[in-house]
Amino acid sequence: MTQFWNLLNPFPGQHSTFASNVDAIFYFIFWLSMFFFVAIVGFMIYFMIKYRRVEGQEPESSPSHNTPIEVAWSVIPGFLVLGIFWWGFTGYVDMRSPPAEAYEVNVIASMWQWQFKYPTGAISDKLHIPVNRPVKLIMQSKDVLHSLYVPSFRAKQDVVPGRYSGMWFEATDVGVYDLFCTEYCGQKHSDMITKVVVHSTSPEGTTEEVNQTFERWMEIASNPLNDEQGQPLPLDVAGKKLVDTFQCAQCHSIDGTKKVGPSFKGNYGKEVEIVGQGKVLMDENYIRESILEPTAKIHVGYEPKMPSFKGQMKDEWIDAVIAYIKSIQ
Ligand code: HEC
Ligand SMILES: [Cu+2]
Repeated sequence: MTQFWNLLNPFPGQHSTFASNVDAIFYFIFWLSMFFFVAIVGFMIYFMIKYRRVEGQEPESSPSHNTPIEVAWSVIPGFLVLGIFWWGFTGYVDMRSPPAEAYEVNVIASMWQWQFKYPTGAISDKLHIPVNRPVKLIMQSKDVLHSLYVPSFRAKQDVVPGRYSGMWFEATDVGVYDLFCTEYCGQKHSDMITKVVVHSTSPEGTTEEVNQTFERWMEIASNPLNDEQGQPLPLDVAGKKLVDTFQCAQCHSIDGTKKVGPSFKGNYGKEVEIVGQGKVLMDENYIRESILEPTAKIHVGYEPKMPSFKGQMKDEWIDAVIAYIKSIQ
């Protein structure tokens, strides 16, 4: 029996302020359509049988039209459709109007990952937000069309290259929920999945699953040199974390294979060929310069496709990345 009811309610739990209204209008339209479907098909079958041709009995002539019935079947559906429109339209306007006090997070979509940037400068690959507070996402795409979708919030919005798109929602429950890309964006589209972590804002509200308050998480995330409990990490481990957060692996492998950029493995401490500058030793200074001013020295065989991380990578973070690159030689 529960399986039957699950079929009738296949949606994930409702965990945002939008969810109940979205589901209500969905089910209203669904059951309204069901009602008319059953009624129309039912009458059709009934009339087919009632007015079937019987041997030896000539068909009676029937009226060509009936004004009261025709008015009823125009006006009643007319009002129903207007009602549905009004319900959907007000819901849509609400979803398109973020409250002024919303907490803002920048979202960068790229093939095939999500990156979230917070007002404190923290960066993460999962979306971390406070519970019971409106959150506004300011989204941009580095390449193609993506779309951000959190089923438990009933919230979804396209991320269009070349412009900002926005959305907002307010999570109502502490927990971890799925976040999908829901616009086909290439070969690994189906890997473009991450999580939304909804944090409590007070220590009493934390759960086993989400055991940090939002403030605490932010404090730790703003310092990638620390681990999840706020303890300092070994420098190379912190470097690995930074390389993950800044998504260097999109262009750099760690196993010696060539991608868009040279591998992090196998070049450190060796001389590399630089376009127009001959051989240069790849040491700490070379790595630092490559991160801050990637076009200063172009590795032969590669295109100058690396963005500068100046202003994003703090000095002590660069130290950690250097330690990491050395550790994998
Ligand atoms: C969009 C692709 C891309 C991303 C993302 C990227 N790089 Fe690069 N990187 C390149 C390319 C291409 C080169 C080679 C051309 C050049 O020297 O600028 C390069 C060169 C380098 C070099 C010099 C290596 C050598 O052997 O010459 C270092 C060090 C480096 N990148 C570090 C990083 C770090 C650290 C990050 C992340 C914070 C990063 N890169 C992110 C594309 C990228
Ligand atoms: Cu995508």
